[in-house]
Amino acid sequence: MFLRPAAQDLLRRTADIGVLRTTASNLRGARSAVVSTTSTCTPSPRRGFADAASATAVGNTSHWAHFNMAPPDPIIGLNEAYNKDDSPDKVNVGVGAYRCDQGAPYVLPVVREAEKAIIAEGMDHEYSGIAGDPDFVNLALKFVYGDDCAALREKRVAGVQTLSGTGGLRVFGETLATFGHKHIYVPNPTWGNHIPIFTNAGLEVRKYRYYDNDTCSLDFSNLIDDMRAMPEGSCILLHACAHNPTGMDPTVDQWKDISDVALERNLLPFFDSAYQGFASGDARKDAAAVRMFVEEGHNIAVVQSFSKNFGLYGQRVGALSVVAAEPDEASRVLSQLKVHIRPSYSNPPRHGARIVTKILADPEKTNDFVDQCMGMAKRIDGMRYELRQALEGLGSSRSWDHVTSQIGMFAYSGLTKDQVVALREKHHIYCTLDGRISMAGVTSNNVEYIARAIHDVTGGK
Ligand code: PLA
Repeated sequence: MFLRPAAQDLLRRTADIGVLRTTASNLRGARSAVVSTTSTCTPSPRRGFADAASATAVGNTSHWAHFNMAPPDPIIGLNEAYNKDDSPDKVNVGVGAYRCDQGAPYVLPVVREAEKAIIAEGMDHEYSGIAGDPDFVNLALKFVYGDDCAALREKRVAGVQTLSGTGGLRVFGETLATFGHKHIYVPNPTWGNHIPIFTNAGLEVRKYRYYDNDTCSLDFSNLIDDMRAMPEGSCILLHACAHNPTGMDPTVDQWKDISDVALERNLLPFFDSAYQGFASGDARKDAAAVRMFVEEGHNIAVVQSFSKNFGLYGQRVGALSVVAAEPDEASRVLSQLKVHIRPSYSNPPRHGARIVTKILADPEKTNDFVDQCMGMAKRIDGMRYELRQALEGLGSSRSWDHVTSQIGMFAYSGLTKDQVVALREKHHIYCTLDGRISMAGVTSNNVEYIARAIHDVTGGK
């Protein structure tokens, strides 16, 4: 069969990313998709766009012929590969999305109640302001900084509603770049998407040491050394709790040391708070590091995601806030955040923010939320113990202690890339290539299967 160069390129790229492609039938699917798409193009010579024109072979007439196939996203792309897999044994432990013990998506009962109340009120669907719903923003800030936060009381925190955590990270990254920051430091390892988010925002992404693969623990002294070597004024991204992917957080004393060095170097601590409630199980306690830094006098920035703790993944609920020195400075910062939001997506969506507002505005509902979030964290914790026990029960000579010492949604298993690929190809278990297993997808039904598969691909060593 004759394929145009672009189609051949697509097939080659599809083959290159074979780790996400488990069967030859996917490739056949890609081939027919390519042929059917390109064969519907009507040839018409283009003018102008010299680069694009020269990038396409003679006879190629589509505007898109020079588009090569991008690789699938290393995390979200796993869902696509999982959905295509028709094995009855398949297990999705890729994306950090909570599942109940029956393996189904979970809607918190308190979220359902709030939704019913919102529908009953027959609210309109007018635009939000650029900064989102002010009630939501106020409650979101109290949720992370605490009701008794002096900076909130003194009205020196600028806050906006964002397109979940991802949107907040991007808006803040762009704002930093506009105001003279050339780089940002992120932990090594970190959530994979941090790197393209900040790169696309115009920042050079630099890494600081965070995790020791040999001891499966925090690489604290190197973390501190790397902080000391950061140029003054640098922005340092910190995971507020339940570090993704390692599940290893600093202790309270270590946070204090991090805060001290950040003050010494005049660093800008920027907290990504995507798992408030998944570390200790108590959403209020999980904000301890953020609150400590504010008390210590840092002018921090915080991005909050309500995807995991409130289970509002697709509703895109988030907030970005900046602690300023005084109220006027906070107003100026707020105005600049809005300048970045407006041409980006204009203003944020309303429904999810209304749900969070209904819950956080009502102390009883807030307590229900805390309990239900705790329930999710406890189920995950239980699965950590079951997975570790099952692995040990199979006679593995490797230590699996880290599966239970880590916290949050993920187990940073220590599996190699080859072992992850073998898990996928042989056992239809989907986790990220760095060996991160979403414990939120482990259930009483699949834990033994997962343990046996891990035992198999590691050879019990
Ligand atoms: N920050 C961290 C540390 C995250 O892990 C995630 C999500 C986000 C921000 C963004 O979440 P949001 O935009 O939905 O608010 N990480 C997930 C999903 C759960 C993803 O990759 O998008 C993950 O599986 O790592």
